[in-house]
Amino acid sequence: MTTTPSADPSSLEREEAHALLKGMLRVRRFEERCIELYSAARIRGFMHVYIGEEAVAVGAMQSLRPDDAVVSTYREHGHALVRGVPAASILAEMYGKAEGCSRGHGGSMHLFDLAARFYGGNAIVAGGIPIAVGLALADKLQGRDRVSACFFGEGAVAEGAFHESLNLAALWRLPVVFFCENNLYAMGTALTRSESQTDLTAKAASYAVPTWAADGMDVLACRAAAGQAVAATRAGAGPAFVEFRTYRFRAHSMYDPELYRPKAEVQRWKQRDPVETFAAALQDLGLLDRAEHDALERDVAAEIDDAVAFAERGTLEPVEALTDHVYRRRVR
Ligand SMILES: Cc1ncc(C[n+]2csc(CCOP(=O)(O)OP(=O)(O)O)c2C)c(N)n1
Repeated sequence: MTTTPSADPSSLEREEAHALLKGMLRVRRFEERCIELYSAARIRGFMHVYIGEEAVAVGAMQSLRPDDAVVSTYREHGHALVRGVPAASILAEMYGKAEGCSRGHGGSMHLFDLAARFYGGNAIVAGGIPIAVGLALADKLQGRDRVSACFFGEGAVAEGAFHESLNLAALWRLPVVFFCENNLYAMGTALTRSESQTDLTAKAASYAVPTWAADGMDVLACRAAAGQAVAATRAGAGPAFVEFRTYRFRAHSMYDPELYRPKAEVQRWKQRDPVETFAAALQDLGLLDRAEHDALERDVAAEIDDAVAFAERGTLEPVEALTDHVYRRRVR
C-alpha cells in the first residue's frame, strides 16, 4: 500500500520554518549563480541543475542523521548542499580546482565528501543505487542502525540496477531508503513514452517494499513521507521507497533546447514553485515577515559570494595529477 502523508504548515515552529525555507533558498540561489558562472565559462563540462526540485532534497533529508549515508545522481548540487558539503568545496570542484570536494577530478557530476558521508554524484543513470545497497549491507552486517538514502530520477527505474537492487534490498531487509524524484522527464523522454507502468510505487511494491508518495513541490509533504519511510527502515523494517512528484523548471542540462515539453506546462508547474509557495504560506501564517525573509536571502547571498571567491582563488588541478586516486593501491 502506498501512503501519502499530509502536511500542515500551521503546526510549524518559527525557527523550524525559517530553516526549511533557508535550505531551499541556498539550493536555488547557489544554482542560479552556477548558471551565471557557467555562462561566463568559469564552470565547464556538463552541468545539470535542480531548480524546481528543492523541496525534495530539503524535506527528505530532515530525518537523516550525520552518520547516515547519502548517494546521489548527476543532478546533485542540492543534495550535496543540504547534506552539509560546504558550498565553497562544491563550487571549487565545479571550477576543476584542487580545493574541490573531489580534488577537481569530478566536476559537477561527481561531488563526493566522506566527512558528510556523501557518496556521490554519479553520471550513470541508476549508478548510485547499488552503491547505496552496498553501504546498507555493510551497516547491517556490522550491526549499525544507520540508514543509506539514495536519490535518483524516474528514468532510473527503467534500469536493471534499480530492479536488482530493490530485490536484494528487500530479500536481505537492508536499511536503505530509495528516494525517487519523479520530474516526469528523463532527458527528453516523458515517463508515459517509456514505461508501461507509470505508477512507480507499484514497481517498488512488486518487490515487497513499502512505498510512500509525496507532493514534491511541498517541503512539508516531502519531510512527512521521508520521515515515515526513514523511521520504518531505521527500526529494522528493511528498505522503503518514496516517490516525490516534482518538476524541473530548467532544461535537462546546459545544452538542451527543450523541444519535448510545452512551455505552458512548465509555466503551470512554476506556479507551484516550492520556494515561493512555502514563503507565501509562512507569511500568511505570520511565521515570516519581510525583514526575516530579506535576512535569509542576505545570509545565503553571503555564503555564495564566499564560495565564489574561494573557487576563484583555488588552484587548477594539474594535468600530471589526472590519474591520481584512480586506484587506492597499485593493481598487479
Ligand atoms: C546508464 C545511462 N544511460 C543513459 C545515460 C544518458 N542520460 C543522462 S541523464 C538521462 C536521463 C535520466 O533521467 P532521470 O533519471 O529521470 O533523472 P533527471 O535527469 O530527470 O533528474 C539519460 C538517459 C546515462 N547517463 N547513463
